[in-house]
Amino acid sequence: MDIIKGWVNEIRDMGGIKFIILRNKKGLFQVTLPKKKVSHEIFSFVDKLSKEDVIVVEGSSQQGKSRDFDTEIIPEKITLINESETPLPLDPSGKVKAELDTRLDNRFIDIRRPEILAIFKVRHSLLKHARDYLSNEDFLEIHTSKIISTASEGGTELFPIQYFEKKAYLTQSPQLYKQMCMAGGLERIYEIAWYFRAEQHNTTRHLNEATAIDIEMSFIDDEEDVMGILENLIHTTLKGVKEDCIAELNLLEVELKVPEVPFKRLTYDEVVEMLQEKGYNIKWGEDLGTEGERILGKEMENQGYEYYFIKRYPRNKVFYLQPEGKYCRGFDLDCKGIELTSGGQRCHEYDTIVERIIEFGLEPENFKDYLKIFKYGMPPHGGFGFGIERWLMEMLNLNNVRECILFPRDRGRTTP
Ligand code: AMO
Repeated sequence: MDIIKGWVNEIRDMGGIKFIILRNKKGLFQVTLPKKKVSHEIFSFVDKLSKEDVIVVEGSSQQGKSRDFDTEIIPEKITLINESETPLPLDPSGKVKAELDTRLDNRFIDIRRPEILAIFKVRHSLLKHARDYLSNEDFLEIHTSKIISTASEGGTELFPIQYFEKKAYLTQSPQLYKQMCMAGGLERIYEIAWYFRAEQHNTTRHLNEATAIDIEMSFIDDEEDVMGILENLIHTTLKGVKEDCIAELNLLEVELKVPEVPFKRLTYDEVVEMLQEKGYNIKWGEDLGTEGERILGKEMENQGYEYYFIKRYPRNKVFYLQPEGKYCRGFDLDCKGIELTSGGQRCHEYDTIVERIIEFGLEPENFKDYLKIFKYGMPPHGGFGFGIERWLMEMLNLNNVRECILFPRDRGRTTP
């Protein structure tokens, strides 16, 4: 006797034969009720069912006759566990198209759709392989506080919170803690966690609450050591996802390409020159901007690269990056015109980091706890922050980062 439990996805009544398409986490199953083979009681019971009722079917499985299902089950017993109200706020079969907002308002039903569930199965596989890779490379998984007292990525993007008598903020990156762990001798660490950014942008690639894979590693020669870990992490993870998620990738109609290592490397200077040649208005020292990144992405795609590094940025990129003349040892990794990762070699000498804080118009006094870690034996180190939702969006050719997180937080959304 086989037992399957799940939701009524669809009911088809062909007169002499009825079908229930049952759906659960494993996929869709066909329950076949030929009038001549099942009891009269079961045959008429189907008429009482509605879409999205939760049922248990007991019966015998056999090779399916339909193109769409490998097996079918002929029921001996069907139990209605819980009824669903009608009409539904959203059609879980996806036949009636809904706006993203309506889908997100009813996310618990939206994720009943196999192609939406597939995104989160791929996400699971991605994180599993990323963890395995980092663990094999001797990185220690850590978790740092999400409540902070100082900005690490520029002061304008913090969510303030009232922390008893004090003002505190939600973290915008584990940056300063990652570096503290280097001072603490942990040598190689990673964190997979949330961060919060009070950015006003309401775009298809910004979230106000996002997740990232952050790493930090000590005793590096330069930022190339960090970039090596990143490109191998991507290569290994994509290979793993491709093997694990054949059905999900098929459902999402994604042909996953595993990029060869080493990835293409461009310098900031080369990128600016290329953009200027294409008529894009950018001066040396400026951010590439969304449009600049997009133009570069097109050019790289024409040259056959999905993933590419941009390195040797101007020294005004971020204060904690190691300066080198008018440049710094920071890099970005972009994929098809979208930034997925920022990273680099950090300052590790006390005097340099103090100078950098001042250079950026920040107040060393506000960084007292952070500055302390440079005084008592800080090794050379570097790392990166890798946005999970953006990576998934690019990997699966989705057009909105909100698709890649279960319950997105954006400028207008704090529910569900
Ligand atoms: P950065 O600010 O570039 O670097 O962030 C790292 C990566 O996180 C993702 N990301 C976002 N994804 C969705 N919505 C957002 N609002 C958002 N903001 C950032 C991007 C981005 O590349 N401390 C450094 C990292 C480091 O040097 O280790 C940092 O936070 O994919």
